Amino acid sequence: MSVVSIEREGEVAVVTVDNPPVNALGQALRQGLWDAVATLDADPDVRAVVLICAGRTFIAGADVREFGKPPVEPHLPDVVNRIEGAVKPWVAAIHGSALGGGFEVALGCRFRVALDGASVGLPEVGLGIVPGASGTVRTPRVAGAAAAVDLVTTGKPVKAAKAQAMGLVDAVMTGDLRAGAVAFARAALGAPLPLPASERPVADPGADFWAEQQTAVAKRAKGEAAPLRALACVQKAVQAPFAEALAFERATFLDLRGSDQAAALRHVFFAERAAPRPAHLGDAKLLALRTAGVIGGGTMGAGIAAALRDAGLPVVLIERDAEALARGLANLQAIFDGGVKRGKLTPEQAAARMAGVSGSTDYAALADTDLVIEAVFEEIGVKRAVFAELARHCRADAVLATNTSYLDPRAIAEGLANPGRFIGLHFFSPANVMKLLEIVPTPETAPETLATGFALARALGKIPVQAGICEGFIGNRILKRYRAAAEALVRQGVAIAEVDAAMRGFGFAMGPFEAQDLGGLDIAFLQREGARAAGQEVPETLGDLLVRAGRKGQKTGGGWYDYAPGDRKPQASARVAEVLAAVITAGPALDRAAIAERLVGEMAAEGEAILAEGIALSPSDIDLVEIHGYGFPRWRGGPMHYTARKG
Ligand code: T1G
Ligand code: NAD
Repeated sequence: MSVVSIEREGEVAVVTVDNPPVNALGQALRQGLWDAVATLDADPDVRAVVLICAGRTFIAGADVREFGKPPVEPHLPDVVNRIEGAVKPWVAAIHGSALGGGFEVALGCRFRVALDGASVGLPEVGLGIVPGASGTVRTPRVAGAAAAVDLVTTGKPVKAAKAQAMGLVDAVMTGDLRAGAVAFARAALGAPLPLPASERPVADPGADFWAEQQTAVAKRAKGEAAPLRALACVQKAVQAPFAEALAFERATFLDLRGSDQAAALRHVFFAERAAPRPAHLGDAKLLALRTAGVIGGGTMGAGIAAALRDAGLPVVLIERDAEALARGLANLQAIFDGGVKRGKLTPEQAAARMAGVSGSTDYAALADTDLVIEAVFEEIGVKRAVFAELARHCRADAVLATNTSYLDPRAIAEGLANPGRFIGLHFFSPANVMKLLEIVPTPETAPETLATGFALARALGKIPVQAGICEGFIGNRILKRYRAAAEALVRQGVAIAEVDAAMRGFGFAMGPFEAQDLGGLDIAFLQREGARAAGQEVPETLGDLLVRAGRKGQKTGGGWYDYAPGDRKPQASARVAEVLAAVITAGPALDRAAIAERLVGEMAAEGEAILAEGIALSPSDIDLVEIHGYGFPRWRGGPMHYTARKG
C-alpha cells in the first residue's frame, strides 16, 4: 500500500497516510502529500479534504534517520505551503501525537481536529534543532507569541484539550475520528473559511517580554544552543513578514542540523529507543509481572517500591522487624507525600499508591509474588540469608533480584535453588526518579528471566542497560576511574574548585568533588576499606585521607570543601589544603577545557575497556548509563559518542 491513499466521502476527500511505525515524513510521504494537493485541487467533485493517518499516531515528525543525509525534495516547508495554498480546505485529523513536522503539516491545514487524548508539539529542540517547516512562524499566528514560545522552546507536547484552549486545534472529539473529521469538514464548508495561518496577524508582546523570555530560556537551556535559537525564530516570526521569518527559520534549522549538539541528541534519541528491546533477547518467553515484593525499606527499597507502585504493581514490603518495617513504610509514605507537594500526585493518587503496599516481617507473605527485589544492607551474609528465605517461601518460578552495587551477584546466588530465576537489577537513587536500570545476569540466569528484567524496565519507564559482572558493573566502574582521574589532577596541583567548575562548564550539574560532598565520602571509603579487609590491594586515595580526618562531606560540615552552618555553598578549605599538602606536587597548569577533556577522556577509556571485556554490549549503552545514571549532559551524547566525534 502506498504511503498516501485517497478515498471519497461525497464532496469530502479523505487522504490517508500509512507509513509505519510513526508516519514519519520520509521523502515518499512528502511526495505523496505534494501530489495529493494537485490531484484533489483538480477534482471538481471535491470541496474539502481530511488528512488522517493509519496506525498508532498522526505524523510524528520528519524522519530523523534522514537528518544525517542531504535534504531531498520536496522539502517539507514547501509541502506545508502547498497544503496551505490548496484550493480546497484541508482538515488535519489528529490522533496519537502530531509532533514536529507532523504538527507543521497540520498547521498548513486550514483546520485541525484532534481525538481526545491526542497531543501536539514541536519537540525539535530536544534533537538540538528548531522546527524546519514553519513551526516557529505559523504557531504564533495561530496561538499567539507566548504560547508559541512555550511550545517551541520547551519542546513539550500539549494534550488536545489544552491545545484547543490555546487555539492550536479547532475541535476535540471522541469516537470515530474519521467520521468526526469528515462531518467537521462538511460543516466548515457552510461558513466563511478562516484565514490561512500564514496570513493571520500576530501581536508583538513587546521588548520586555522578549527580554524576560531570553533570560528564562537561557537559564533553562544550560548550555544547549537550540532553545535560544528557537526563541529567536519566534521573535522573528512576530516582528518580520511571514516569508522573511520562514527563511530565517529554515536557515537556523539547516545551521543547527549539522551541529555537534544535534548529532549527540539524535544519537541519544535512537539509543534510548533501542535500549528497552535489545535484539539479543530474541523471543524469550516473558514471566508474569503482576505482583512484586521488596526486601528492605531503606533508601533503595522504598524508592524501588515507589517505582513499582507508580507502575501499578501491588507491593509486599518485607523488613527485618516491626520497627524497621514501620520506618520503611514511613519512607514510602514520605516519597508519595513529596509527589503531592510537588504537584506530581493528587492526595487520592498518593493514598492509592500506599493502599497497594502491604508490609510484613514474614517472608510467607511473598508466597505468590511474581518478582522479588532485595535491597538490604550491602553485606554478603545478610543478602545470602535473605535469598535463602526467599528460596523457602517464594514460588519456584518467581524472579529473584538483587539491587547490590558492588557485591558479586554470583556470590549472592551461590547455592540458590532454581538459579535461572536470579538476576541483578541495579537501580539508582532515588530509584523512583532515576531512569537507569543496570540489568546484571549471572551465567546461570535463564533467558526468560533476562527478558523479564527488560520487561520490568519497560513497565517502570526505565532505561535498561545490560551489564556483565565486574566491580561496579558499568556506571560505578566508570565513576571510580573518573574520581581517580580527578584526584590525579589535584595531586598535580589543579585546584579542587577548578576541576568542579570545569565539569559544570562541560554540562554536568555538579563536579566530582562537590558531588561527593553531597553524597558522602564515606560510602566509597567503606567500600574500599571492605575490599582491603578482604585482602585486595587498594591504593590510598585523597578521599581516604579526608575521611580519616573526619571529613565525610556536607553531613559532617565539610569534605572536599567547607560549609558554613546551614549553607550548602562549597567554600575552599584551608584544612583540606593542609591534609593534602604532603601529596600534592605542582604540575602543568590546565585550563577548564583541558580538565574536562582529560576527565571525559578517562571515562571513555574505561568505557573502551568495559566494551573489550564484554561487560557492556555497545558504546551507546555506556552513553545511556552515563547520561541517565550520572548526569552526563545529554546534549554531549555521552562519553563514547563525544570522544568518537572529537576523533
Ligand atoms: N523518525 C524516525 N523514526 C522514528 C521517529 C522519527 N521522527 N520517531 C520514532 N521513530 C521510530 C523509533 O526509533 C522506533 O523505531 C519507532 O519509531 C517507535 O518509536 C521538520 C525537523 C512518536 C511519541 O521528535 O517522540 O520533525 O525502534 O518506541 O513510544 O520541523 O517515537 O521500532 O525501529 O518512541 O509509541 C520531530 C520523536 C522530528 C518525535 C511514539 N519528531 N518520536 O512513541 O514509539 S524533527 C519527534 C517520539 C522534525 C521538522 C523537524 C515517539 C512517539 P524502532 P517509539 P512510542
Ligand atoms: P539502607 O541501609 O538504606 O537500607 C537497607 C534496609 O535493609 C534497611 O532498612 C534494613 O532494615 C533492611 N534490612 C537489613 N537486613 C534485612 C533483612 N534480613 N530482611 C529485611 N530487611 C533487611 O541501604 P540502601 O542504601 O537502601 O542500600 C540497599 C542496597 O541497595 C545495597 O545493596 C546497596 O548497595 C544498594 N544500592 C544502594 C544505592 C544507594 O545510592 N544507596 C544505589 C544502588 C544500589
